[in-house]
This record gives sequence, C-alpha cells and structure tokens, in this order.
Amino acid sequence: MNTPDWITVKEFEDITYKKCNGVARIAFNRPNVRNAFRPTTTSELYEAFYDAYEDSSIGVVLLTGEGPSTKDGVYSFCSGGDQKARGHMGYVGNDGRHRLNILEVQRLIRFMPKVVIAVVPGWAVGGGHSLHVVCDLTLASKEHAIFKQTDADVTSFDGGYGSAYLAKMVGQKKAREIFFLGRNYSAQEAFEMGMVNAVIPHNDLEQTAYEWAQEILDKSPTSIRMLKFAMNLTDDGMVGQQVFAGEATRLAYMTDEAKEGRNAFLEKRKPDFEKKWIS
Ligand code: S0N
Repeated sequence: MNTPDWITVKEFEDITYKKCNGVARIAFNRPNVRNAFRPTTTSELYEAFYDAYEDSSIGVVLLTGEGPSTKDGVYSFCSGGDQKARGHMGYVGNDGRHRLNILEVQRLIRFMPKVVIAVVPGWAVGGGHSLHVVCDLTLASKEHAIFKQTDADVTSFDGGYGSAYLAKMVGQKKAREIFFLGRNYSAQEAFEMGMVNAVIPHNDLEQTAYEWAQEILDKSPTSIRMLKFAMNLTDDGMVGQQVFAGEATRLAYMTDEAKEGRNAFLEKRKPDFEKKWIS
C-alpha cells in the first residue's frame, strides 16, 4: 500500500492537523512536555476534530503524538492535563478562564460518526490514557508505548470514560489496579488486557494505522457509524439513544416518505404517504 502524502489542513500552535485519502491525522505537538494538553491544545483539538467530523470525505481519524522530545528523545502520545496550566477550578488559558474542555474533545471522539484510532507512539498517561480509552481502536508502538494512570497521584481524575468505560474494557479488577497503583504497562501488557488492538514495531506504526484506516474506508459508511453508535448505546444512556436515533432520522430523511412529508408542508397540502406499513 502507498505511504500517505499528508496535506496540512491548518497550522496550529499545539497540534498538527493533516489529511490524506479519506484519513485525518491529528497529533499533539508538545513533545518536550510529553504532549501534555493545556486549554490552547484542547481548543485546537476540538476545532480539528470538528472539522474532520463535518468533512464528508473523511471516514477515519488518527489521533497521535508528534515526537520524539528534542530534550531526551522520548516518544509520547499524551501525558494528560498540563499541570503547569492547572488552576484552582480547571486548566487556565491565556484568557484567565478555567476549563475542563478535554471532556468536550472526549465527547466529540465518542459521538462522531467516524472511526477514531489512537496511534500510541510512547507515553499514554493520565488524561492521555483516557483519550486512548475513548478512541474506537488503539494501535501501540511495541518498543516505546507505555500506558499509565497518574490521576490519583495528582488529584486530577477522570471518573467518566477514562475509568468506568476502561473497566468495561479490561474488567473491574484490572481497571482498579491501573488507577489505584498507577503502574507502567507495556504495549504487550495493554494488548493482553484488551485495551490495545495491536502491538506494532515502532517504525511501522504510522503506516499500519494508515493501512487500518484504508481497510475501514472500504466498508459501508452507514454500517460503520450505525455499528459504532450501537456499541456505544448501552453505555451512553439517553445520549447514546439520541445519537443512535439521530442516525435513524438521517436514514428516514432519505426515504420518499420523508420527502413527501417535507414537500406537503411546503406546498401547504395534506401529505400522501401511500400507507406502506412495512411488516
Ligand atoms: C508522563 C511521565 C510518566 C513521563 O515521565 P518521564 O519520561 O520521566 O518525563 P518527565 O521528566 O517527568 O517529563 C518530561 C518533561 O515533561 C513535563 N511534563 C510531563 N507531563 C506533564 C504534564 N502532564 N504537565 C506538565 N508538564 C509535564 C515534565 O514536567 C518535564 O518537564 P521539564 O523537562 O521542564 O522538567 C511523567 O512526565 C508524568 O507522570 N507526567 C504527569 C502525568 C500526569 O499526572 N498528568 C495529569 C493526570 N490527570 C489528567 O490528565 C486528568 C485530566 C483529565 O483528563 C480530566 C479529567 C476529568 C475532568 C477534566 C479533565 C481535564 O483535564 O479537562
């Protein structure tokens, strides 16, 4: 398969954002702080994810981290919230406002009707670990990926998808071990727990992620998004139902019946639905 010829969509301060052949690639770009996120980072992530969400030529998003660090050559996916930006009510941006807006990024990943793959080249820690959990798939560098939960070390904890959904993924005992002990886990250990889909030699990681994306892009887009939302639904309550039902409404819009409903209203007449009550 061809290597991707990425085209930069927009220059950002804290992330890179590129596209190629139906795939968007969004990467943290603060390698010297292990790709920790501050409010600027999360706002930029939200903007890039929202663009990929709305772009109908994009079916798969890769979320990864640039690197390695120029200081010490270490690779990172993301080390979570930037502790230097942390104020008394959240993470503080240049505008002085306190935010917890990584949660909005998590929701966008969870509810976008496209597949999001976490491509983990190094450290996935704290809120960075939670982001890989919320992504649909995770591919990890065999040599450099390390998974770790430090939320209980720094009193900045993710009680949502990062922990409760993780427990559904790896089991209650293992999830509690990950959070209560905060140990390091290799890509292979994470794979054996069920939170990583494949362990890939580091030099092949990005290409493999691109190839997985191309395989997914060959599938039926409607099936992929209905399946994603069907699998989300049982864990997402009424919001899961809302998102799944939104897709049902979209499908209904495509019927003659829906066109008749709209046209009849616009033409100020009674609709003629032809009474096709399918069994
Ligand atoms: C990643 C770790 C394990 C790497 O260790 P290593 O390789 O020994 O490197 P260090 O020397 O420690 O780090 C290198 C340089 O990078 C800086 N740095 C690293 N991580 C951070 C960070 N998170 N914030 C700020 N700086 C960071 C170091 O300071 C060092 O800099 P220099 O060279 O200048 O000394 C190790 O670095 C580590 O443990 N990092 C901290 C991980 C952490 O505790 N993260 C926060 C955990 N919590 C969250 O992320 C929760 C946030 C969240 O998702 C959330 C949840 C609920 C509600 C809201 C939120 C939200 O945030 O919005």
